[in-house]
Amino acid sequence: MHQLQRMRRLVGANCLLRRCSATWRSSTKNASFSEVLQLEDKKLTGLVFPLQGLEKYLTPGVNTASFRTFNPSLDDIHRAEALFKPSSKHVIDYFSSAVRMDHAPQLSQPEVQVCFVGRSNVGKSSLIKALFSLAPEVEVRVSKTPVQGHTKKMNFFKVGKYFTLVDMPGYGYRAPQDFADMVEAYLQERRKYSLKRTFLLVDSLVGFQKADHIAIEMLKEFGIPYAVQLVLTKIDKVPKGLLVKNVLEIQDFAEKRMHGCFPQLFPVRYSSIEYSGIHLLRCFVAHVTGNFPLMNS
Ligand SMILES: Nc1nc2c(ncn2[C@@H]2O[C@H](COP(=O)(O)OP(=O)(O)O)[C@@H](O)[C@H]2O)c(=O)[nH]1
Ligand SMILES: [Mg+2]
Repeated sequence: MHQLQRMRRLVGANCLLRRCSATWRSSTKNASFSEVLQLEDKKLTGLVFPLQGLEKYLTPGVNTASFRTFNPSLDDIHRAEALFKPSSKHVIDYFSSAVRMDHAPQLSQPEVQVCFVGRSNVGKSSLIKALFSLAPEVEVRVSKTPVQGHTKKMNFFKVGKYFTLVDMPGYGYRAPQDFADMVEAYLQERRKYSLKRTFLLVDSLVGFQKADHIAIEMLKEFGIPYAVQLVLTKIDKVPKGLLVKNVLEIQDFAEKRMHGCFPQLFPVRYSSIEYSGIHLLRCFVAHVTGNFPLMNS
């Protein structure tokens, strides 16, 4: 854990300064990486690299190489966070909404986008809210109760001049039409030039459902799977044994049936109390949008 100690020393002075500044602090514990770096090693690993935190629950001999395919250093993660901190020169904000593709913002120039898709209620908006927690003035609508999650529009958020993040309406039994009208139409059009990555969210308790398989088939049909990233949500709700089983099954499926899909799963937990996996995902988004070459990994 030399890297950890080095990082702590590097950011120590910075942290003191930042504690005094309230401009981008979030009320959620450990939302900012300088807070995370104050944690003891075991807690830090579990929170920043949730997959690696699960390794102790695996039977010996299980190959965990794909747990570390994207393995940035703590320094990289810390630096990448800058993209998610607003300032007068770097504005992060809600941009517009659309219910049909012809209402979606038109691109005047090649513009980088990433989108978040998944069943209604899987946690898309919550995840985006967590990614933007250092910019708390950005309004991201999240369902108040676990059964109401249903974004009926495509919502576009601008991250300065760097990229646009799109919260897609949920698909599944409550919204079959949204899928055809928006998710499918969006992916078909934007894949051609601006869409850098599609984050497909899967609920860690239930794993892939029928609607997810339909979405995956569509992604294959459009030739998108090479740019798909699987994210496993609500990991706080699942006993560790079941979580490990689901993680291995989903990664196995991705490897065998979604050729070209990035092999590492990103488990996340978002609650108003604490995050897991969010800092790593911020770094991944910064990286895949072409805004952040990894230096120290
Ligand atoms: N326990 C827990 N609940 C979550 C998590 N992420 C989302 N939720 C809850 O799941 C519900 C649906 O979330 P939402 O983000 O609106 O889902 P969406 O329909 O996919 O956008 C809300 O009540 C969230 O509070 C998580 O990581 N853990
Ligand atoms: Mg939503």
